[in-house]
Amino acid sequence: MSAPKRYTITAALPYTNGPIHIGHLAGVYVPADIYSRYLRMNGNDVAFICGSDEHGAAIPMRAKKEGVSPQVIIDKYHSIIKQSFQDFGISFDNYSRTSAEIHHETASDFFKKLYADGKFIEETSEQLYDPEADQFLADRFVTGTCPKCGHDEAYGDQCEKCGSSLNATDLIDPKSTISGAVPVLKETKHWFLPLDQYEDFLKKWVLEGHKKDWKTNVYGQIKSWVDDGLRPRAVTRDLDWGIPVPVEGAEGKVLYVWFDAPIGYISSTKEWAAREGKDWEPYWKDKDTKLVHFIGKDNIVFHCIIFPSMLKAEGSYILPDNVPANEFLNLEGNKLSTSKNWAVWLHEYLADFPEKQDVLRYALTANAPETKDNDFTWKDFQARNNNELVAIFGNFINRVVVLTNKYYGGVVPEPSELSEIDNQTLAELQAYPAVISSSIERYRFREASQELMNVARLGNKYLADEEPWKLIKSDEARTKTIMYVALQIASALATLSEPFLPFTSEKLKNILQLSGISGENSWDDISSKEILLRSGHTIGKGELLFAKIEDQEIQQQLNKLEATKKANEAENKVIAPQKEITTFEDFTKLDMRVGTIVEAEKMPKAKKLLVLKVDTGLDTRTIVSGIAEHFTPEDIIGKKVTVLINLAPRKLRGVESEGMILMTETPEGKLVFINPDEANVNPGATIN
Ligand code: B3M
Ligand code: ZN
Repeated sequence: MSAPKRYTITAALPYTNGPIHIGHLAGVYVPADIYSRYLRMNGNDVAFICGSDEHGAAIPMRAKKEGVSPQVIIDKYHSIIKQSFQDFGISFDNYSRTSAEIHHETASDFFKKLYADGKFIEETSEQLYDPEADQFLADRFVTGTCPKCGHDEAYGDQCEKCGSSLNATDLIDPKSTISGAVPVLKETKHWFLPLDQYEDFLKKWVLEGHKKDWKTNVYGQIKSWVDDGLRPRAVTRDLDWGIPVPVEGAEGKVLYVWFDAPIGYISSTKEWAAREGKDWEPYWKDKDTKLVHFIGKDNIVFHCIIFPSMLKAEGSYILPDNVPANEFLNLEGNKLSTSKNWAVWLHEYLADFPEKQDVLRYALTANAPETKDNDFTWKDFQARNNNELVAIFGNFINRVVVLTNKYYGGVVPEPSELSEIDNQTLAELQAYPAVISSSIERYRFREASQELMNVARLGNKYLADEEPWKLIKSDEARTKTIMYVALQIASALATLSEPFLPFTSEKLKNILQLSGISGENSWDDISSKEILLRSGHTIGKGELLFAKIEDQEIQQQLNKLEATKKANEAENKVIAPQKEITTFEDFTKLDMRVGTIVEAEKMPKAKKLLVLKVDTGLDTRTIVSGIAEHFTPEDIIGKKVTVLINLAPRKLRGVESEGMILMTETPEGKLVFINPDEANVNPGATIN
């Protein structure tokens, strides 16, 4: 494509069945935002489009779980998601939602057009039906074994393990998630997009046309799909949540969520254009528009096969120029999961680390899962902040700003003749915009972020080599030149950091008082030997750009995850089955009493054991109890407990234990006493 006239950049529409987490950010929203900001600040016409995906079976499923209506669910998560994106600085030009009227209309019209043009196959087929719940089962309501990889928790539309897109009837050993029943097949009429008829088109367009410029992970998935042979795909569903199928004889049916959701990009663009007084059509129909979809790898088939086939069938739309899908991000070694709460949630991050948006943006970009799955760890997050943002970027800016204020009252000094080092340093600086652009334009954001950090490294090295703080005593003129050169690097950083660290860039432009200087703030100016900060310009006072993150803040986050893990384990713990029947006679053989713990101390060299003295009403006896990890002696002295007193004595670490204290466990795995606490009972009272 020759230089595009405009860009339409889409980021996957998040499902409103949960908040946004770092996996979404690293995979989709941060790279899309970097790309959009980069293009916008360099003078391009950009529509950066997103919105909430509010249809599909996952929504009523979540609603059922929470005992509310689907509308309550989508309203709740739409507003959490929208707000957290905004607070995080994701610079969407429009954030819409698929429940919006304009979307229902756009998606209906799209369907009607394909229908009228005879692009669908109408077919009565057998679909999975839950005979107990008396309803057809949407794909998401069926689980079973993936026919491709054997994963035993695949959904009816997709296997999340191997990424394969499936038809519910492909699953081995299918089960209804509503009732647990084995689904039966029942006849129902649906409309299908005959993907097999688009094979040639897809081969030519993607497999031949984009072999070189699309990411290999994306290309590979498409190729294996097409090589497998495409089959007609139903674009309607038997479900009561979604956009009604707008033709006769389709009562009780809605558009398949993956039919309507990508059209959401178009409706969101329309909404934006109407608000801005623009025409939406060129953004989707002019061949000089570059359309780019940012998505995660589980969405590849929908964006590279199904949606393009829909656009092709419609006939008047352009196709994506690229779909730079990312791999997955894991968290501390485990797969991110909304249902298991294994995530760093964006809105919680923003509450725990206010003003640290850029730190997360940077950590996620520097470690982005661009070519393979990657792991997010809090230790790495801390290291990225302390060792790079603080120690390199922040440190360089701080030195430049502090010294300029100290030596020259904040006024950019007049340089004398530049030395070879100065010229070399400036030449290196001037080369960076092209280097970073090239990485960004090839969707290598990770690499781009490292090149940005290299600009700060260049500045630090220059200062360390030239040592203006020493020279100021002996050579004022040379010091001025050094500071002048360093200030040029600082101002280049203010500009080059904008796509990656927008909050920092803003602060830095403020410190350097760059905002009033028009035309001196573009990437071109940095590379074209233009002087960015002229002598005589006055900069502002310093302000801390980044602050060190302490171990204890990281530990708090790790503790939070640890608690999640425990809670999940507890949830998964099987309830012990009932033991064999016992007789009343056998039960009465157990002599259980109320007792009071009168003394307690740790058993030396045993992590788990406490040695207790318990007043049983009959005597005060020694009982060794394995509760030392849950209680300190002070916690329990004076507590009333339930004691089994006629248990045969046994020696534990040389101490004879004459009974057993009865305990149970909370879901988090904490031991608690079975205690007759509140009751006014005395030691010795029998329990039966
Ligand atoms: N709602 C997001 C997901 O699969 C899905 C994207 C739609 S993009 C049109 O998590
Ligand atoms: Zn699979």
